[in-house]
Amino acid sequence: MSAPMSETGDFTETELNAGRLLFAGECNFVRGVVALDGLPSDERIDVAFAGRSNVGKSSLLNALTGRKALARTSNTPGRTREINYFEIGKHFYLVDMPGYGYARAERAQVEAWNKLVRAYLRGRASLRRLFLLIDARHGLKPNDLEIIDMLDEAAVSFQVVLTKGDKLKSHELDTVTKAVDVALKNHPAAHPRLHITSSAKRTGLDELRAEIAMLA
Ligand SMILES: Nc1nc2c(ncn2[C@@H]2O[C@H](COP(=O)(O)OP(=O)(O)OP(=O)(O)O)[C@@H](O)[C@H]2O)c(=O)[nH]1
Ligand SMILES: [Mg+2]
Repeated sequence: MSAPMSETGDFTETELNAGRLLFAGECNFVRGVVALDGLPSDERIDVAFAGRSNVGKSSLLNALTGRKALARTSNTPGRTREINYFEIGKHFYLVDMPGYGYARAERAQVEAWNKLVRAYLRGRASLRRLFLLIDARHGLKPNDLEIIDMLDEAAVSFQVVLTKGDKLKSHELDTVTKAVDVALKNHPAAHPRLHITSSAKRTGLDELRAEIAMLA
């Protein structure tokens, strides 16, 4: 099996420890934002988690912080409707974004999502990194590519995290990793390192914690 790029070897023990330390501390819900004028002040760095509805954004936040129900999760797509802010450490906001691409969403809801997220991506200078979560079983879908174009255009540094890694065999993970790598080649805002996580099996979390801690 070839090593996935997110293997612990990518990070030094010092970096991994810094990540563990950051996430061992308190993490508190700040507020849910429905319009840009509701954003908290920008003295902290925003680290956002975005992706299709049901990809596992809220679950990943809970897994990273070791809290069961910090962010609300659900089998019902479209659970997270607001931009939810959490503060962690001295420097960071973790930002749980509402999911996109929910097939049964009402048109008005899709438009509201587009408006809010576009404004956020364009206007939030303190948005340091956006983790774009992709379900490892499905890979990049057309609406993921639309978001990626939006991110390129707004020059928002983003990094792909494959979620639900527990659902795939390692050779299947290799295949999807390679396909995503190829697709990201022409996207200047993409960070080249891919993470593979499972909130269910709690894998890939230390690496992602380290990645975040390094953004301070
Ligand atoms: N097997 C497995 N299931 C997961 C994993 N992460 C999340 N899920 C499941 O996927 C479903 C959706 O998870 P959420 O965390 O609510 O997804 P979300 O991206 O926040 O969804 P929205 O807020 O609706 O956009 C839930 O049933 C989770 O239990 C994982 O790592 N492995
Ligand atoms: Mg959610």
